[in-house]
Amino acid sequence: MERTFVMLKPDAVQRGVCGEIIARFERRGLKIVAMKMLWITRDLAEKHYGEHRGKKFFEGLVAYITSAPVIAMVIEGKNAVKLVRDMMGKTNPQESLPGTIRGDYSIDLGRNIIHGSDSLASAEREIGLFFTKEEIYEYKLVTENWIYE
Ligand code: IDP
Ligand code: MG
Repeated sequence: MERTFVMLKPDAVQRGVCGEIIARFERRGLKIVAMKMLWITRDLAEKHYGEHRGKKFFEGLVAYITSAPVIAMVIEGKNAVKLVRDMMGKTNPQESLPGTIRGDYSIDLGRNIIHGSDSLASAEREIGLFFTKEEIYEYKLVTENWIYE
């Protein structure tokens, strides 16, 4: 089953909406196979957002993501990468539709509350940056046969 990396950014933690956002993934039928709170270091932030190095928003992005703790997760499910991205909405909350996480919880591009991997390759890379193999659990949900045919 496909895995994706999801991070509730510092604004989600500070605003006390992590539980609500996690509940959306649970309600969808997705399985959380790893989760932890951590305070991202500058080194990890630069690795995670390496593709954006050199862009004009990079310094602000690193400052934002290292400003307070985050909640990191690995989420598993059929087509999990795309499913989570669709649930998140557009990168810029101004363009995110109501009903999406960014569309329901955020307003500004630089405070868009959640990260989700944009491809299978990114997911594998990001999961490896944040979690060891031992921190990711393989287990069966008792509801699985009611979620998948
Ligand atoms: P994504 O998070 O939807 O994958 P990316 O383009 O990968 O979007 O950008 C990573 C993050 O960088 C965004 O979620 C957002 O927090 C921030 N970001 C992207 N573009 C801008 C910008 O123009 N100004 C400020 N922050 C930005
Ligand atoms: Mg991205």
